[in-house]
Amino acid sequence: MSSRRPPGICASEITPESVWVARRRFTRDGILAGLGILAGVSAGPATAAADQAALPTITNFTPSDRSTDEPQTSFDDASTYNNFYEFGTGKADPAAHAGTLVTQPWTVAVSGACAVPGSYAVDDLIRDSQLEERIYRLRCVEGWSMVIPWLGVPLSQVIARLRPHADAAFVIFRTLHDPEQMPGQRRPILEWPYQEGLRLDEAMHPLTILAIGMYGRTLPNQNGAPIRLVVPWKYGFKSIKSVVAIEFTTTRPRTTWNDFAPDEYGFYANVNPAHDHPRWSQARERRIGEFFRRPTLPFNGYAEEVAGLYAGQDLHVDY
Ligand SMILES: Nc1nc2c(c(=O)[nH]1)N[C@H]1C(S)=C(S)[C@@H](COP(=O)(O)O)O[C@H]1N2
Ligand SMILES: [Mo]
Repeated sequence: MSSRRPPGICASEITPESVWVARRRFTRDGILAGLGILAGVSAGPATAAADQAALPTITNFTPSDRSTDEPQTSFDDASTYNNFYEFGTGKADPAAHAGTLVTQPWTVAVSGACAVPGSYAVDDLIRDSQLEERIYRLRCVEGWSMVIPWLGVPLSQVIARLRPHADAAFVIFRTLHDPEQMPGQRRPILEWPYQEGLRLDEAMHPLTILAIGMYGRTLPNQNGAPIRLVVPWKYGFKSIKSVVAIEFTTTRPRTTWNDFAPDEYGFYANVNPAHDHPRWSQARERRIGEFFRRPTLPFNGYAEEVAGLYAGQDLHVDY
């Protein structure tokens, strides 16, 4: 795949994954209106300029020493070059189309193996948790990366208040399913709603956060407003956006990309330069805004903190 990729140098580079996804659907489900699906990945309208100043600021957060001091990706790049298939498969689609998402009021349904299931407003869900700025690398499985200053709370603190049962071993997250607000869901590109999951020890790891903002302000819709997961040592697709449901389970849940192509997208999806995607190498990445590609680091550079979670696992099996 990398040999077929044009030598793009910037955020506007062609994105093989999204085009390929549509093709795959086209061949796999030939019964679907193929032209309609392919139309869904053609160039969309020009990206609306992201208006950072229009977003409410977030105050009373603490800077976290769990941040990288690498240069940050610009807000413009981070808010206009996105993956959010609910608004289209093109990188510019989410910024252009996510304005239809209504993020207030917003509730998160908590269910499954925990002591206090229920419907929580975002404020209630994160109540009493420490709001922090975490400047994290985000590495997309497609081969690009960014550095984003998130504002969020440790997921561990939220989970602690929900008190999972002793036999809860996994936690599931689901995105809103509403084709009226999320026009990309009118096509069966993925199985909606988007669903992700973590092993409970991964969810409880101090690096894992629920983000409600970035760059000092609330999240733009295209970045997963009003609340999204951020797991910095895993490929970006694990960091599910616009979460409406959290469920505790005893068994490993299905996850969207793993369902779609299990040989390509594992449940774990830990960033691993030694484990190639079947169609391209994962050894290098392009930091958005930079010219030269750089080596990808094991666990996206967070190995010291998280490698212990996978002691005894073969990371080529549990990719
Ligand atoms: N609901 C939902 N969450 C999602 C996605 C998506 O399509 N739908 N894309 C994922 C992928 S592939 C990546 S790389 C990150 C991108 O996050 P960002 O746009 O905020 O940088 O979001 C992830 N979360
Ligand atoms: Mo991604």
